[in-house]
Amino acid sequence: MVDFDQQVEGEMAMTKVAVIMGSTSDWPTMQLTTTQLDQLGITYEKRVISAHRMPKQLLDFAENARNNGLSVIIAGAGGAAHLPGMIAASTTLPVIGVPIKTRTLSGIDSLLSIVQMPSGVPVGTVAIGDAGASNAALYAAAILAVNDAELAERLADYRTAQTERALASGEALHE
Ligand code: RP5
Repeated sequence: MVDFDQQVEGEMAMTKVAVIMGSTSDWPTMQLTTTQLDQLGITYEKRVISAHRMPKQLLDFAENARNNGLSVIIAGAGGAAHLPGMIAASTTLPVIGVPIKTRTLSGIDSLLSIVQMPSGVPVGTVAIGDAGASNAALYAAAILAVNDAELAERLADYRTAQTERALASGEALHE
């Protein structure tokens, strides 16, 4: 059983990223976000907050996010995915939206709900599903790395390792 209100490592003041999802059913996807954050040594808190089922909790979280020491919020939701947009409407922190792949419309519904924000309230939107979940963590890392030289170095190392893996797999094809 996953403890969704558990903070991972460190004190509250050290936790810069919140990973929010609309339902526990989003966890198999959003787990890729937390795995990537773990790999980069970024502390985070993770919580289920449904925009539709828990609107009061949503506002409470978003309105207090900056004062609680957060710098970036990653929010994953599926279907009529209002969670990232409603969080973005209630804080000026950067919000990254992850469209969850749905059974009915393959996540196109989630993508359009998240990406088509009206002018004035941006949500940085990543790809549907697994790639987006992982990229959300990398994007959050890039934002934090603007003021964190050590994290910038870890991010550069990640890219170098990725390039080396791609080169090696290409070479293997020629053998
Ligand atoms: C959204 O509704 C959640 O983000 C989830 O992707 C979707 C379905 O939620 P469940 O009915 O599985 O709880 O709010």
